[in-house]
Amino acid sequence: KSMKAVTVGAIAATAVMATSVSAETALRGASLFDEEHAYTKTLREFERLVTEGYDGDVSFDISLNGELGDESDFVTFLQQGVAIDYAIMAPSNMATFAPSIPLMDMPFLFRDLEHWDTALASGVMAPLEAELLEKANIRVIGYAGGGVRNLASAEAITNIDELTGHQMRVMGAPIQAQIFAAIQAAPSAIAYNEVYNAIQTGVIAGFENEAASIQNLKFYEVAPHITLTRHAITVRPLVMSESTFSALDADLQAVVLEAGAAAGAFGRELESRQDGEKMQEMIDAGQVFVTEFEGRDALLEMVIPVQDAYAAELGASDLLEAIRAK
Ligand code: MAV
Repeated sequence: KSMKAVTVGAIAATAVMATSVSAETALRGASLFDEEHAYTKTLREFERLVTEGYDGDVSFDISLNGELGDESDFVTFLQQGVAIDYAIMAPSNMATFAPSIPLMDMPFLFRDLEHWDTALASGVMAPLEAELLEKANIRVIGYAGGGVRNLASAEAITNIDELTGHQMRVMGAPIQAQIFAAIQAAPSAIAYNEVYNAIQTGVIAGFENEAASIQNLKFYEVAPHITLTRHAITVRPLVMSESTFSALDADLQAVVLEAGAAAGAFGRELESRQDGEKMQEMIDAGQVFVTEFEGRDALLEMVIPVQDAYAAELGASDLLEAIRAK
């Protein structure tokens, strides 16, 4: 008899909860960084724009400082529609679910900031977004990014001889390892949140990253030598789990898409503008020592065939040409 009472009570409680859930939509975001980083600021801008643009009740809760893991964890959560609803992601950390998505952020893809800007504004990435949605259940709602990636290492690396055999961490997508192997380095895919330790303990000699993240996570403590290979300008989709998106009411969906695009543009402007400033702050603080790489053009020649082969394998040669032609 008492069992029955409990059951009825539980059902009643569930009914009350269900009503309050549908009245307020709670969205959970995740960032690897603290409030200072451009990604977190972009997520905050998204939050602000959605709150401003939507009539109903919507709340946001962002886990900071990689509390929920790194991007390889985020992607699993997003794909399954659990724990987080939206985040900023490196395409190369989503490769497990959508093999063509890392084409977007493969090294040496963009000539310069103008090319990067034009390409992202053009909608040329649409086929890659479609694959991500279909295979990974993840929707791109905007594009952040804009930091320039360089080598960061325990010892200085200034030319191809020093780069040859250099043990470095790369992101998990196979194309990342292929490109760094093509320029003679010895890449290995290591989880981002293990990189600091791996360099500190000498498991690897360095990695590659943009100024904002090197500064935010204090990677300069173990990898103070920055080599200006300028091999990538980051493309960082602001993404939402499709399980979440499809459950939103139509008004909120429209606001989310608009806010995502605008927050992404905000993030691109912010991160690309701050990129040089952040590097300079680290130089001025004596945290990093910056050198040019002698013979960067030669690197470019080494990677083009690798990019071509990767695109061909995906049936995306035309897409690669279209991106290059922007
Ligand atoms: C930087 O922290 C960011 O670009 C982030 O999006 C990447 O996941 C990370 O580097 C990385 O190298 O994995």
